[in-house]
Amino acid sequence: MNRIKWGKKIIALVLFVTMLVTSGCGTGKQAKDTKTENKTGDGYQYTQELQMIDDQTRTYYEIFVYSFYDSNGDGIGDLQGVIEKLDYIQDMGYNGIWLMPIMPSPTYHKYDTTDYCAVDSDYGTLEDMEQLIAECHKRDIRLIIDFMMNHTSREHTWFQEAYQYLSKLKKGKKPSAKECKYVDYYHFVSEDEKGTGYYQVGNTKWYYEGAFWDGMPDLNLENAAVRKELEKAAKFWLDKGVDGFRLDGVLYFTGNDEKNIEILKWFHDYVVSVQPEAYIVGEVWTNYNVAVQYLKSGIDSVFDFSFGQANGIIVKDVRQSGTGKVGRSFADSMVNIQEMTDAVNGETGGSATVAEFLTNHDTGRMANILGKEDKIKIAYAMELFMTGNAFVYYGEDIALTGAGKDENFRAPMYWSATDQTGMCDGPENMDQFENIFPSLEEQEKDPKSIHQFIKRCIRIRNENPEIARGKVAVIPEVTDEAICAITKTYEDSQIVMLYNLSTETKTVTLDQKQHKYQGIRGYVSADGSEVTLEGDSITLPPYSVVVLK
Ligand SMILES: [Ca+2]
Ligand SMILES: [Ca+2]
Repeated sequence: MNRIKWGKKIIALVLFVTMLVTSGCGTGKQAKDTKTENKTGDGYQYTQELQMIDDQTRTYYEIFVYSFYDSNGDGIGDLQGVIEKLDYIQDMGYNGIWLMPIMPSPTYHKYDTTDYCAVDSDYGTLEDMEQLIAECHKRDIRLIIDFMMNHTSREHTWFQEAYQYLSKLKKGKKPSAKECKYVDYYHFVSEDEKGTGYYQVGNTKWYYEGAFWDGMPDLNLENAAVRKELEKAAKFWLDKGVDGFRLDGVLYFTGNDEKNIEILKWFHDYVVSVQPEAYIVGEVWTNYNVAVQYLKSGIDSVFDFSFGQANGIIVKDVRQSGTGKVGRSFADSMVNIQEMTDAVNGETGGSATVAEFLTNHDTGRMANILGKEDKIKIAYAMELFMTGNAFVYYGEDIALTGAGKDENFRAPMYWSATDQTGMCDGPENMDQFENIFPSLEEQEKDPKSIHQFIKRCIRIRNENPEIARGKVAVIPEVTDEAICAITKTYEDSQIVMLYNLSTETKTVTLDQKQHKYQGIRGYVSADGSEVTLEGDSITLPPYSVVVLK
C-alpha cells in the first residue's frame, strides 16, 4: 500500500529575499520598513522559505468550473477560464485542484453524466482539458477530478437502452441481460421489490433505483461489465494526465459499508495499477469514525465530515469560543481524528491521510454560517493548520456568500465589483443576493481582508511541512478553555503551535528549552496584530495562531 514513491524530495524555493527571524522578535512591523517584496500585501514579512514537499499531502482548491471564470463571454465558466486563473491559484499557495464534474451532462452541476470519457461542451474540449493538465503540472499543481460512479444521467445511452428494452418487454416476462446487457447495469426491480428512491420505467411494472433523484439512476457496481466500463473511464483520464479522483457519493454505492469498501478496493487497486501515484479521496458523508473504516480499501483519504460543515467541530468550537472548554476540546478532537486514522493505517500498513474541509458545494458558506470576519478567519486557520490534506472551496478565499439551496452554494466567483470580465452568471435557479464581503479585487488591496488572512495561513502551512504532516500531541499544562497548545512532529522536526481561540488577548508561558523552540516561525491573527515572544512568554491577540520552532 506504499504508494508515496516520490522520495520526499524537498524542493526549497526561496521566493523572496528574507530576513532572519530572531527570538523575541515579531515580524509584522519590520516589513513596512524594508524594501523586501511581500507577496500577500498584508504587511507580513515572510521569514521562512517555502518547503513544498512533492507528496500526497497537499492543499487543494475545489473548483466549480461553471461559476468560476468565463473565458468566452457566454456566462458559463469554462476550462480556459480555470487556465487563466492558475496564476491566482498558485499565488494563493494551492498545490492541488479538485475540479467538480467536467463530463457531459444535462444539468448545470454535471453530477449526472452521459459520457464518462468526454468534456461537457459548456466547459470546452478535451484539448482544453489536456492544456489545463499541462499548465497545472508546469506549476507543480496536481489535478484531480470528480468521478461519479454511483450513478449516471438518466440520459446516458446505457440507461436509455435498458429503459427502452423494459418499456417494450412483454407482460410477465423477466428482463434478460442476454437480450439487453444494460438491464444489469442498473438496479431494476419489479413493482413488489421496489423500495424508497425507486422510480417507475414508463408505465411498466419495472422500477429503477435513483438514490439521489430520478434523473440519476444508480449503477449496479457489483456487475463486472459496469466495473469494466468504469475502469475504461478511469484509465481514460489517468492517461490524459489527471492525478487522481474525488469519488462522489461513496456511502450510496450500496446500503452496506463492507460492500462499499470492497467496491472502493476494486477501484483503488485498478487505479494504482494504471497510475501508482494517483490520489483518491472519497466522499463518505458520515461521522469520521465510520468514514475512516473506508480507508481499509486502500484509498488515500476520506473527507472529515466531523470537523467540516456547519455542524462540525470547527464551527461549533468557534461559536462557543470564550464560553466553553474550546481550547482543550479542539486539541483533543485533533488527537482523536489522528488516532482513528492511525489505527486504520496500523491495520492496513498504509499511509492514508485525512482530508479536511470547512465547506464544499453541498454546504452553506462560512460567510453565512459564521458571518463575522474574525470568526471566519479563525475557522480557516483551524482548518488549514490541521494535519492532513486541506481543501478550500472556491470563493471561500473571499468568503463568498451562499446559503439555503444548492444553487446558492455555487454562486459566481466575485472577482471584481467594477470589472465584469470573466464573471459568470451562476446557476439558473440561484436566488438573487448581495455578497456580504467585498470582491477579490478589493480584498487583495486590503491587508486585513479574509482573503489575505487565508493566503497567509496557506503560506505558513507551505513553510512548515510539520503542519500538514506532523503527529499531534497536546501540551496539557498550557491548554485551557482559550488556548489550544500542541506539538507537531514530522520525521525529526518538531514545532509548537499555540491557538488563542478566544476574543481576548492571552499570554502563555512555555519553557523554551523544555519545549524545544527558539523563535516564531509565523503567525496569523484575526485583527492583524502581532504575536510576540519575550523570553518564555508568548502574547497572543484575539483569535490568533502562532508556530514556534
Ligand atoms: Ca464560457
Ligand atoms: Ca448506489
